[in-house]
Amino acid sequence: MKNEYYLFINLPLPYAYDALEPFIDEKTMHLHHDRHLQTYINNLNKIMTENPSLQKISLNDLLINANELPKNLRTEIINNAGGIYNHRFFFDGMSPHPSSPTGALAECINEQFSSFENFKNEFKQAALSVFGSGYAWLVVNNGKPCIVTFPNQDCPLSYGMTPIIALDVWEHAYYLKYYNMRADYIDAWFNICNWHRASQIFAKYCEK
Ligand code: MN3
Repeated sequence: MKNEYYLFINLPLPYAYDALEPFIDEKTMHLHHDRHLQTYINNLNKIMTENPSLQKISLNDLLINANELPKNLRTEIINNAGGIYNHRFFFDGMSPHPSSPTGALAECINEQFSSFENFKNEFKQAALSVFGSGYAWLVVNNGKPCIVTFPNQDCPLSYGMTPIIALDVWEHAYYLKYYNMRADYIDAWFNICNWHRASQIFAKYCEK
């Protein structure tokens, strides 16, 4: 990942703002990337400017070792570092080019969830079950792929998990186009989920 250290910047999307149409609209992508993500970046930069001893810690390490952060700053850092990591992971995890899991990831999904279709059903149910704001994730936990959800900007890295796929189900991710119909947004998102990248991340994890 680029820009792992302070000073954090808002990296451009790996595709055009309108590239995910009709599944995710251009206006939502502008607001989501340019305003929501930017706010987390501004907030974390401010905290780190005021606390220079934190500046040598990478974004990932802030989240992996969240328990070691100063108590008075911990929640604020988890929220904002998580907001940056999770959004980058979510945006990078989409693509206008259709794809499916390949290689080891495809095998493990079939083994763990019986079939890719069944995985998608379970993932959708998990994403629907997030009460309020949060994300559904496909992660590797203890060597196995599994579906988890976390509220707000909590990050799987803080729980020793390796993220493979992220789905942002905060209302700002879909409300302009889908209103309160989260299920429709989830169905649409499956069309643009970047399984090519997910398969690469999983393959890299398996090499370790
Ligand atoms: Mn979001």
